[in-house]
Amino acid sequence: MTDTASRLLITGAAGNMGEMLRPLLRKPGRTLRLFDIADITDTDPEHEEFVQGSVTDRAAVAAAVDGVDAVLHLGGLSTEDSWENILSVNVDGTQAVFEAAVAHGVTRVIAASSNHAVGFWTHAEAGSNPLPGDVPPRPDGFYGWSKAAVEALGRLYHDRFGIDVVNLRIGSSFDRPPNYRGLASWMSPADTARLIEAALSDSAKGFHTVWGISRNTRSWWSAAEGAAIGYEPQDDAEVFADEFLADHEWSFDDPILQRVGGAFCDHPLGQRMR
Ligand code: 15L
Repeated sequence: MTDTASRLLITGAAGNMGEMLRPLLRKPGRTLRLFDIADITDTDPEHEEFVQGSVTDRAAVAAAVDGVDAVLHLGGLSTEDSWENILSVNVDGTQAVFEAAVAHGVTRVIAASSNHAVGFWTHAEAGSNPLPGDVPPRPDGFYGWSKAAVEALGRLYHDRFGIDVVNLRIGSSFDRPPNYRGLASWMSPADTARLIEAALSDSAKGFHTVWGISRNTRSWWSAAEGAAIGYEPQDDAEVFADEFLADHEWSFDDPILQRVGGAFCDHPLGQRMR
């Protein structure tokens, strides 16, 4: 795969995914520019630089984007929150990133979307086929709605300005599955890094929307769109099955497993999750 990013900006670099990915995305000849409102004190001076700021500060975003080849946009609220916060951080914040990309001639943006952009799709609707990576939005809350808006902003900036955009509909990207639903939705740290490398490669030119999951035995979300950009996941949440299924039966009658978004579909709209 040809790498298009020798200078890669990671917004939200101090968050869960940013922290997990930094060591996996560092490589010779690449500088990671880390952007976050929170302080990052453990930068690797050979491979990383830190710019402190918020995605809600347009000047700070523009300065962070200036001089990079690609943006991995992880910054934003990562679960349900108030409408005002969601609009300001996730929607305005993402639009600021795309505007800055246009202004500074950055040609590739990888946007962290989420399974919650399409959380109300069900296993029953998928039927015997895996659910496509680019199935139309059916958000399961304001957070999921903002991720659908992020995806649509990507489409707009691709069509208007030709920016290469990859929307990642991330399942559960953590060290290990966070719960039994994760047996289907997990994406391991190593696979998350593989997906991002694929999204930076020449095979991902254009506009793509793909699931962000590992090759889980229990997944019912399509691997085809990821494969089309060169993503070859290696890990399988099945290694955690015994542990999680000790106190849970695996059944698609369970609404947590039946709907893409699981429990997010029942969480009160606009109520902060943390
Ligand atoms: C997400 O979008 C969240 O950011 C993450 O915290 C998890 O809840 C994940 O979805 C999931 O669905 O497991």
